[in-house]
Amino acid sequence: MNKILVFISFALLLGACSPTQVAPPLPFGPLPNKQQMQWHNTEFYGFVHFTINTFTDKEWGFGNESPELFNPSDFNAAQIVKTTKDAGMKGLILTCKHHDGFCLWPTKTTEHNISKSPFENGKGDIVRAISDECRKQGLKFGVYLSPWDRNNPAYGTPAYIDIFRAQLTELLTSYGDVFEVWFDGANGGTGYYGGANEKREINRVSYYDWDNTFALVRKLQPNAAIFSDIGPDARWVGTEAGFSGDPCWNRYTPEGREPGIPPANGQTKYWEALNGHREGKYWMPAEVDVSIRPGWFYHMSEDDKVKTPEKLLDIYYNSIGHGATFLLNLPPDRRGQIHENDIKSLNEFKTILDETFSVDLTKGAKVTASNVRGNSKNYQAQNVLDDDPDTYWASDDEILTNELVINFQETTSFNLVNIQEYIALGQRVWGWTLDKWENEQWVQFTSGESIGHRRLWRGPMQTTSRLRLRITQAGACPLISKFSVHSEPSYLVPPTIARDKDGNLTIAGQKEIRYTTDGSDPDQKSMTFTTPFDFSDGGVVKAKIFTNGKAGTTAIKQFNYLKKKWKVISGNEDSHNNNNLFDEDETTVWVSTSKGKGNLVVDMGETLALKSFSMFPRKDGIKSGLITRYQLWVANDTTNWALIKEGEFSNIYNNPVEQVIPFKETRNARYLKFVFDGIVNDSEAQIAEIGVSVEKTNLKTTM
Ligand code: FUL
Repeated sequence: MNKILVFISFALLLGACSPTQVAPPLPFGPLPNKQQMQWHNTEFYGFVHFTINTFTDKEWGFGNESPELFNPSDFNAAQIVKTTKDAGMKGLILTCKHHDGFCLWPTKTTEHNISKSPFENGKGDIVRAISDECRKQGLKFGVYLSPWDRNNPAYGTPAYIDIFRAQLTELLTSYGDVFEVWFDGANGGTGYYGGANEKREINRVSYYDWDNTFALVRKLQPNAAIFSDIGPDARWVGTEAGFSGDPCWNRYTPEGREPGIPPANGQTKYWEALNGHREGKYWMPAEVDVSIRPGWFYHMSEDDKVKTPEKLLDIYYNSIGHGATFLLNLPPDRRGQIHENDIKSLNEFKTILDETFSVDLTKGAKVTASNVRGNSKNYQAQNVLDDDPDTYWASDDEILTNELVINFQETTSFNLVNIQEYIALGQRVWGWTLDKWENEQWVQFTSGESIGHRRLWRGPMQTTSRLRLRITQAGACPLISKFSVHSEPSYLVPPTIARDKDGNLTIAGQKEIRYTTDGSDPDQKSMTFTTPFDFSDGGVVKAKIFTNGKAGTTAIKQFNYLKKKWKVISGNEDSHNNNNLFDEDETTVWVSTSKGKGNLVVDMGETLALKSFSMFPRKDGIKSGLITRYQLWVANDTTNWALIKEGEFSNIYNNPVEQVIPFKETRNARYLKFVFDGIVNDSEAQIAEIGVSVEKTNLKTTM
């Protein structure tokens, strides 16, 4: 009997050491949970910003807007969801309640909701319509619920937290499965608050008691990933401009912005989220949120400012391509549908993406590796070519640097490489290179640090018979689950449209360039660009390349009225500084003479028929001095001023894009007074450029 036992034990021991029984690699560092794994795999999904703001032309409502204003004329949930799906997105997050507090579903928690609107005679429910349609079309559904509520009288007191959680409970129990819950970091400030019309600051660390809110989400939607500045599942990348850092680590340790104050939603060193931390405490990967237009809500004035297909591709490669996810906002218009300009750009973007990824050039290639874990088939190099996300190439535990060679069947040209780590066991790779075989030797053509869920290299075309991935640094033996090689089709790069200080407009690009100035899309019959022409009055220019029977995508640029004659007559005596306002260069900045409230008076040198005023904030990441509240006055002399508008530049802190103040009706004036009474950090006000758009007919009456 004993002999038999000894024999069995010996046989078992042998089996454990045999090449097919190699122990799997051990996890390394913090690991993604199941909510994060499903979120990583969702990769590309849509944001839908829709509420009363769509009808008031605002980015943030104050909270005093009448629910009667919410009345889409031809709401079409199927069209919104289909547009999202057709663009290749796998989910959609809806702003169920934005900062103004209006609820898009008939909530029991407040009267400020859709049942008090004329939409479908008060019987409508946008959350129901969108979530049902998502299920029907096979998209995941996600919820944005603004913690800040500028309408609710209880905001700032503990009672509001109960209301907020009741709203969350309604959303997470009545509309099916939710894949992500989005908590905005913009919190507290001025608002209507049931008529109080005051400023309510909250303690970002303690007020919301986030831990218990997160626990509620876990209880009601156990698969949902939770997003905020402090995760816990996904982190804000720190900018709304549409990119993540390189490297972009999945690990991150949020830190409080103010010394001694712990991190909280809206209170982190958000700029560190761009890269994350290689050895951060938590698995808290980045989500890149960006709008297809400058603003998050629909504004007709932005119909010609939709991001081009090329810009969308850049964002794709700078988000998903860095291992982050890409949350692209598509704001419905006043009909309640995605505008055709947005659809056009999305279609062209998707066509290029499909063409790029439809062919994997590694097909038929042989793969070899410098080391395979225990020489086991389970961890062989060939695993990187299959489409099974659970198989991967691994090395022995002590091997932290290694290489993988793709031997193509024939000489191959490519400009895109896709590398994926098996992240279920942690983010392990800390450095890598790509080398090609050229003139009988290896030549490195790129390198990087992080890989993570997906790393996309996109660059100049490479031609070779062998391609090598070298892992040059790792925290633990590297695990690579996918390696594929692609070729992005060459497409006609849209031309560049520019105007010089004298008003001469130039369009540069491949021949032949056709353009319009009446807002229509250029076709083969439109004017051909040959020599610069005067475009001092401003307006929109659209240009497109036509070559060998092929048409490129449209370049669109809007110009304000030329500022050649403009002068600052009060606000700052430094003429060099003043020139920064008018030099058509958004990188030079005007700074006011004193801190806090102030104004800028400008003589435009002639009377103009004004349609709108624009203020361009500085975009280099410096927030101090950004103007958040303003008044705009105009005059024909310097004493009789007429107020055009006062208000706030709502989301300027996070999204410092051109702020347009449209005039209700065209106004003849020669002088502008721009008063600023809300400035970030109460410091000196800072402006990159100002400008006006003018009525073309009856443009000016010389004084
Ligand atoms: C920001 C908000 O203030 C914007 O309005 C928008 O919702 C964006 C996604 O987040 O912080």
